[in-house]
Amino acid sequence: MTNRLPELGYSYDALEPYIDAKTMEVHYSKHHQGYVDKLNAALEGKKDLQKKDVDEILRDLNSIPEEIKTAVINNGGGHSNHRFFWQLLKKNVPFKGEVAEAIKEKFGSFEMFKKKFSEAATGRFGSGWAWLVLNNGELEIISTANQDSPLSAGKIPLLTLDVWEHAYYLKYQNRRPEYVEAFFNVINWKKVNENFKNW
Ligand code: MN3
Repeated sequence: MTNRLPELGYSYDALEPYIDAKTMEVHYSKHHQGYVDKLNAALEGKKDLQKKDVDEILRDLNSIPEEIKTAVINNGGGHSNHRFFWQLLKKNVPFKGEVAEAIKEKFGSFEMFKKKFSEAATGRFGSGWAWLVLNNGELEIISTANQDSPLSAGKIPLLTLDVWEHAYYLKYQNRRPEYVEAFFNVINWKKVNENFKNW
């Protein structure tokens, strides 16, 4: 199948003032589209891989021919990570559900979880992502570099935050911690809970 930009499902200004409309427009229609286009270019002529969803490819990096491996990790990861990220953004969704209980159990409190996730997001040097994942059934906070996907390490993503500068620079410039703080106002906990229950 040809990979396509998924529907965003909400307007560019839906996350204002925490994530601004201009950033959303450029991030979705330019950056994400770019990953999709470059992934499709890399997979040209690779019929076996074209049949698979990008997540399936990323779960088995050994299935990727050497000559396109880096391109698929970067652009396939870029497509998969953004596709996942967009669905996790919604304003004013309460922190509740089974995942909320599991987070409190694992990290002690919502505040402790927020602190650790924020540290992963602000501490990631250069470009990358912060994640809440399931690792062998256990909640874990990690960060990955560039567009690396936790799927490639056998982990199940539940929540993520893009900390590439393109995700926040227009509004926050170099103030990544302010962007990370703002992110906690737009986490779609209902979706995170679905990810937790359906893994
Ligand atoms: Mn991005």
